[in-house]
Amino acid sequence: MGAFKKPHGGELKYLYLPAAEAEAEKAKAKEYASWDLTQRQLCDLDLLLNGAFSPLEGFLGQADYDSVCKDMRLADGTLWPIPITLDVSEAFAEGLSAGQVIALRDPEGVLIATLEVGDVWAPDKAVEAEKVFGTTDDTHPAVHYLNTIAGSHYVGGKLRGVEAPTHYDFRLLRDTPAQLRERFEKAGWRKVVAFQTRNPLHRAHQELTFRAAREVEANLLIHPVVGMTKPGDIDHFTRVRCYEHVLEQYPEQTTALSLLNLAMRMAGPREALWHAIVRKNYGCTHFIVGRDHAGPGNDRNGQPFYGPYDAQELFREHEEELGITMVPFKMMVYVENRAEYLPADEVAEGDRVLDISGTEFRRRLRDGLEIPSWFSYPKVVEELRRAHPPRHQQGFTIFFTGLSGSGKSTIANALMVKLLEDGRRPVTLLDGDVVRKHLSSELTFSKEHRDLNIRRIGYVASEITKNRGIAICAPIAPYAATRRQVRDMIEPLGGFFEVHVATPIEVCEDRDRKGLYAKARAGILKGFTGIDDPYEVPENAEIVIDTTELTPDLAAHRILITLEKHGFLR
Ligand code: PPS
Repeated sequence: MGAFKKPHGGELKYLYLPAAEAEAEKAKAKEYASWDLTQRQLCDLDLLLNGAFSPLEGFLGQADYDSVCKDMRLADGTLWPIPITLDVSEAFAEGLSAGQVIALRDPEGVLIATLEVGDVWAPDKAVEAEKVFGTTDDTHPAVHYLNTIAGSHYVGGKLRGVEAPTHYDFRLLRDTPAQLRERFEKAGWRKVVAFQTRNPLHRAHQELTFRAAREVEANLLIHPVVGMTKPGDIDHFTRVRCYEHVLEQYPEQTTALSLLNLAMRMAGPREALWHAIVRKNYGCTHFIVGRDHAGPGNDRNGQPFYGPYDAQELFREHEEELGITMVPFKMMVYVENRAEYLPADEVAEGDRVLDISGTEFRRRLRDGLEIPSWFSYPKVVEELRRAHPPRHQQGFTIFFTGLSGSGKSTIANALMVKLLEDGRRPVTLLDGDVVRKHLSSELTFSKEHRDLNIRRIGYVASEITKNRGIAICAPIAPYAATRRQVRDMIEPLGGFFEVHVATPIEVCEDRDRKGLYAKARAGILKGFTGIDDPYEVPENAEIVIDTTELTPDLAAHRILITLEKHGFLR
């Protein structure tokens, strides 16, 4: 008799301490140096501790990190495609030494785990970007994250789990790998095909996943990512409500839904392997890989970062070692004359194929246009419409940037008055000077403080935008990366328009309303933007205005026209 091959994955590294030891660790941790985890780190830690990232037992040390970046393998040769690192600030790293234990806390200060410090090092981020993501172009979300959000140092070390991160939402849909394996065992599911997604599901996805499962005679796990996805994606609350509606479309007892608290990197082919390893840990035997799996979109020249089937190819090369079988995704299209979905390669000549692209779907949602029932389920569309009202009901931010004296405040004021006259949304003006008085009075004009100032403005504007109001911001905001952070914060919540007030410095200096340029030239005022402090000219501003040529009234009018053109006013 052949050896019995046990389904549902290999050994799991469950890193939580038993209850009594966890209590003791909690008491000791009061003395430890503490690191407040970022959202991404909290996701990584969650999956490290619950075994989803088995065989990892902690954040990578330097030898593993180098080897993962270079060869997609841990130092011992085990296949592992994505570096899972704990990034910290230089100041925090400086205080650490090998063997020391540190406390890892969530944003509320709850102790999640302790880490025994192994290596502390400053990674070469350009090398990491090139090796792992195949590019140093920071239009790639993970490269952007690495360069501008992640700390400068990494800390590797083994973890001891104390308390699982709390999730208040959709609790019944969250499972650890052990729980999901047990569910499969209990249900008698010997083969399970997992479907990874970060988007709402429509009919084509339902058809595709159902067919995939039928083809390999497996049950189906819808396993959407609810940790961090691509900036700009539909929020997970809305998506999960949609998934629950779609679940009703499968025959009973064939399909399960479970949420995965993963922080995606959008690393295409490498990410596909990572996703597969995680799904194997969750007890799945098969994994669906489609076109452009975990694709980050296009680079700054409009070219895709990865080929559409690179992920499938890389998977195929490592399929045996991965120990989970790929089910390649077949494009499903709707054939109108047959009133059914078919794989694109089964469409006959003369068939009428209907399609709505992702972009077209978003446009219809945005403009409140009809979405046909062959495309999606009415309940799904209803959820999406509720969460994403048409643009004329969404909030937006107008973010002015430009030199002192360029005319930002004057145009911002004119614009505010015109929007108040329109009267359909509340308006808040966050002018540079006013913010510095009320919100940032303790800040200087150092780079750190300017960035902090802009992030504060961005935060307030994002809240206003989320709640469907209008925020007009008018700081200098001299640094491109910080402006980009603000954009990323706001764009998923509503409109974001960067207005570069590009009045030449000679004109600003000539005006010198506050006499600051004179003081700066005389060396009395140090670090003045444009004189002895940098201003990084925006490359992608939605609107560029030079007030030498345009009155504030006309400038404000131009902005209103742009808003109208994009559907935010009507
Ligand atoms: S920043 O860089 O975005 O945080 O600057 P901001 O908050 O917009 O503040 C700019 C206003 O502060 C005055 N001021 C200076 N500006 C630039 N550099 C230095 N060193 C400086 N010191 C004071 C100046 O009046 C700016 O106002 P505006 O409205 O831009 O003229």
